[in-house]
Amino acid sequence: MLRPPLRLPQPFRRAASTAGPGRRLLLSTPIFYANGPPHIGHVYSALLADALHRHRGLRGAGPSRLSTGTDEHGLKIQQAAAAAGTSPPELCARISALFHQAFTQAAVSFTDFIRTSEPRHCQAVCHFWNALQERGALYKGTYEGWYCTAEEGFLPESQLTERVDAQGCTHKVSVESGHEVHWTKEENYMFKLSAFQDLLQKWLRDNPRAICPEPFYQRVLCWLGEDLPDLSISRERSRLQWGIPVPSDSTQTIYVWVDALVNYLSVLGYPETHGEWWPAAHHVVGKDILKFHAVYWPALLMAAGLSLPERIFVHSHWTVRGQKMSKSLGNVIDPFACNERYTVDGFRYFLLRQGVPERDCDYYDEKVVKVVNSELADALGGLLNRSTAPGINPSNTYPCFSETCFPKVVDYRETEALGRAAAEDYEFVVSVASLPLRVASYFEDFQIYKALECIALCVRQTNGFFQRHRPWKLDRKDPSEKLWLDTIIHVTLECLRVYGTLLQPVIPHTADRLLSRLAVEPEERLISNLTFLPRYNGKPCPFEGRQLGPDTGILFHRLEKSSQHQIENKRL
Ligand code: ME8
Repeated sequence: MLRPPLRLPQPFRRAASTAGPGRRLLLSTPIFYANGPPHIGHVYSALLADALHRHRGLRGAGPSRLSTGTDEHGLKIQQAAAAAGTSPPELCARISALFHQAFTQAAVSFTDFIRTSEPRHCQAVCHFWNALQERGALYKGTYEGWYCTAEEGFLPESQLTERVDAQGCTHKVSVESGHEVHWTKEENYMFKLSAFQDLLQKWLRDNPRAICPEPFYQRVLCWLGEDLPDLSISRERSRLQWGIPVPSDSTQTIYVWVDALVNYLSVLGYPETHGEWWPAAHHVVGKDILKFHAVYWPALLMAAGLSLPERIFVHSHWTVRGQKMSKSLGNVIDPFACNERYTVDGFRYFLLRQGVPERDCDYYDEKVVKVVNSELADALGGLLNRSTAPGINPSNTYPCFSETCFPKVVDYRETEALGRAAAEDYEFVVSVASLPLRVASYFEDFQIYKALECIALCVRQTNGFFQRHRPWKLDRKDPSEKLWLDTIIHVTLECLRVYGTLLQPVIPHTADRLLSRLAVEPEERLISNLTFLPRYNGKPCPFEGRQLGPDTGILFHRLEKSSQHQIENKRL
């Protein structure tokens, strides 16, 4: 008989907002299988979590951690090591180091990197298992079913199809991944998942923002409306040696998914210190592992007497020229090569600007070049270049704003132009002023691409403003022309300061160069303190009259078009 979880009420708390000073938060990426090198999909997950982490830090929202790492146990790794003629520990050490290197190179601000082969993790998993056992959530039974090693899971008939190979033999394969499944019958420990169906439904109904974006929330609700059979959570040790043995039964190995999910607790020092952080956790995951995170993980946590994570952010997949990335197609994209070709910031910008969590997105070289050149090199870099060019701004300062040229108006649509600013200038200033809040709200809803879309639009508007008033035609020697010229530059630099500040979570190196050129000090770069055009509102502007930082050249160099698809041909 399953005893009720010790602390049931907590999972049903409404997920708190990430805002609020001093509030701790764990952000996590999945931990990735150490059976092959990282590709751009893995880096994308890490970049989403990184951008959330950096944005939160800049908002001064309280201490946060970002965990990532490698998932090293299981049949998949055992078989990959055998195929590579090496041992699982050797394979895992090599691949894990590559993930560490890829995330470091991509400037992912992780604070914790966990490997499931580490003793701290193995101890946490054993403790978690014992908690499940003591609370009556496990029983031993014979399990029969189709097992997919690539997905490390048993699949129901509804998720299977048949494939005929070149020799005319028929194989059962997974509909989702296309990988072969094998009939498996063995004695296993079973987890009473079915007992949690109602509790899981209640959790989701009470926390409509727990799984985001909305279509994934609906998908999980749908799953929970169907049959939810108990889950086999161990394998016979004779079949699977590469894994953590069941604490009280050395003939069984703990199922790799239970082992892997516990990483979110072991990074926090479970079972001793996790309470300082847990359950303030936001998991970023791909859609392929949604069921594990939104059904199995919450059920396991409830069964172990722990609270549920606050939010699960789900994203879709990258395809390459419309095709799924796969080793057999030879189209797996190497993130190291991408950083070299597009620069770290260029590639970060592309993935986060073009990645839409709700749907699969397509990568190809020409698209990256087009997006990065038009938005980073031309629009943003061009704007900085134009507004700081010696011909326009010979004193190399942040010039003064003139209220006479750009007077404050209550409603620009009903006011005859008093100064030199036109109605569209007022419209664009309103749009930039509201940008920090719009961006924060998109980050909160895991719609980072929309935040970047808004910023890109404002950058275009600023270029329009600059172009419209042709400051290069104004005569600096004429005092009234000079006031207007300085005001145009002041407004433009204020816009650039806002864009540089808001872009820090996405293109940290470029944003740093931009802000340094504008002489914005490190303590002035927080999003929480971001004000825009204070002089328009009659407040002092600390930047006015300040000497600009040194000119370190072009902000972002245009990427060359390539005639061959260099990166796509570089196989992993
Ligand atoms: O599933 N596009 O690890 P994994 C975008 N170890 N993201 C992609 C992607 C693509 N084409 N391909 C993979 C596992 N990903 C388990 C996780 S967590 C406790 C255990 C990303 O190496 C995406 O985040 O197969 C996906 O969920 C994850 O990599 C799967 O990585």
